[in-house]
Parts: sequence; structure tokens; C-alpha cells
Amino acid sequence: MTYLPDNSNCRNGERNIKKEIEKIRNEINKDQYYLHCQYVMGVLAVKVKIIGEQLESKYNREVIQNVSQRIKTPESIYAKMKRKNLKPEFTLAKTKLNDLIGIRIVCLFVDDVYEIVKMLKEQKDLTLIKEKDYIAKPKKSGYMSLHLIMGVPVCIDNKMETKTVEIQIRTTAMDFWSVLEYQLLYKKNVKGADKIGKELKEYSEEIASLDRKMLKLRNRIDAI
Ligand code: 0O2
Repeated sequence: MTYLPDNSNCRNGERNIKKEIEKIRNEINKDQYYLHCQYVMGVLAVKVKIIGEQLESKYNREVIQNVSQRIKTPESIYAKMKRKNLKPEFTLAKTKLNDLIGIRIVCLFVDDVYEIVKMLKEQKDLTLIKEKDYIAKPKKSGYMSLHLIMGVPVCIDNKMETKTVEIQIRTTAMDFWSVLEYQLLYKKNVKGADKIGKELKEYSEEIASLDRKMLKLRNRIDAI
């Protein structure tokens, strides 16, 4: 007789996780949630476009290189609620997670990041809820980016509501590192993660140093 390990508990666990994720997905598909998120992202996209054009005419160069947006997936909501030791329910997630709607702004130089941040904070209709400067103080992993959690007012069903959005602002070099690290290591159970993480941290320091060198070079050229 072949001995087969009893995986039934494990399979039950997986089934439960799938069920809870499906529940979140069903909740998300109700009440025009996606449409409302697109509305918020649309409002911010226009604002960021205007900021980009103002900076372009001020400095006579392209400042914002790329803007991307995403709505957090049911899988990611489930995982984050679990990580925070919260019940993985969508109604609770809406009050506890700041990044259900996310926008990422990528620019070339570090000082551009801070200028964009300043201009976003000056927008009279947006409210700053939280600021996290992982450029001044990178995360343990080496992750660098500046995060603003902002309240965006929108009119839904003739009622004003404030939607929370996470805006990530970073340089192209920081973005390169973070996208790679996300794919290779972040939230993954990788064998030898310590060693890989250490190496990635070193590359993050190299990237920070390269960003500083590029800024110095640009300032030298500007002064000619
Ligand atoms: P995903 O899949 O990108 O959505 P908080 O509630 O503010 O205390 P939170 O939201 O975990 O806690 O804040 P934090 O640490 O600022 O992380 C916010 C987001 O930044 C993450 O969202 C990632 O997108 C990104 N991030 C944070 N740390 C790292 C890192 O070490 N590497 C990479 N590549 N990205 C990171 P999510 O929900 O974790 O992930």
C-alpha cells in the first residue's frame, strides 16, 4: 500500500481562503465600486497631468515620466488584511486600508519627487492624511519611495464623499528597483531570502547613490 500524506487540512485551508477571496470579489462587484474608483483615479490623473505640465514649462524639461494607477485586487486585499491581523472582510478593508486605490508617479530626479509632493499638498481640494518618506528613511528592505495618503472629494449620487488614495512618488531608478524587488522577493516565500534581500538592499544603496550623482550632474549642466 502506498502511503499518502493526509493533506485534507491543508486543502480545506486553501478552499476557505478561496471562499473568503470570492466573498471579497462579490462585494467589490456590487454598488459600482470599480466605477467610483475610476472616477477618483480620473480626478487625480487630471490633477497630476496639470502638475506635470506646470513643472515642464517651469524647468523646460519633462519632469513626470510615467503615471500608473491600480485598484487593489481581492487577493491582495485578503493578504493585507491577514497581514494586519484583521478579519478579511471588504467592508472592514474599506475603513482600514489606505491603498485600495493607488496611483504611482515616476519622475527622473529626487528633487522632482519633493516638488511634486509640494504641489500635491497645495491642492486645496485634497486633504493630506498621512505622509511616509521612504526616501529620507528607506525601509529595511531598501525600498525607497514617497507615499502620500490623500483624501479626494468626489460627488457620488449627489452626495460629497472623501475617498482615500495612496500616491507613490519616486524616481525612475527607485521604481526600477522596487518593481524588480516586488517580483523577486516582496511578499514571497523565497528560499535563501535573507541572502537575496541583503544583496537587493546593497543595490538599493547603489541606486540612491546614482540618483544623487545624476542630480549633481543635472545641476552642473544647468549652471553652464
Ligand atoms: P501592493 O501589492 O503593492 O498593494 P500602513 O497601513 O500604512 O501602516 P502599509 O499600507 O503596508 O501599512 O504601508 P507601506 O509599508 O507604506 O506599504 C505600502 C505599499 O508600498 C505596499 O503595498 C507596496 O506597494 C509598497 N511597498 C512597501 N514596502 C515595500 C518593499 O519592501 N518592497 C516593494 N517592492 N514595495 C513595497 P502592499 O499592499 O504591501 O502591496
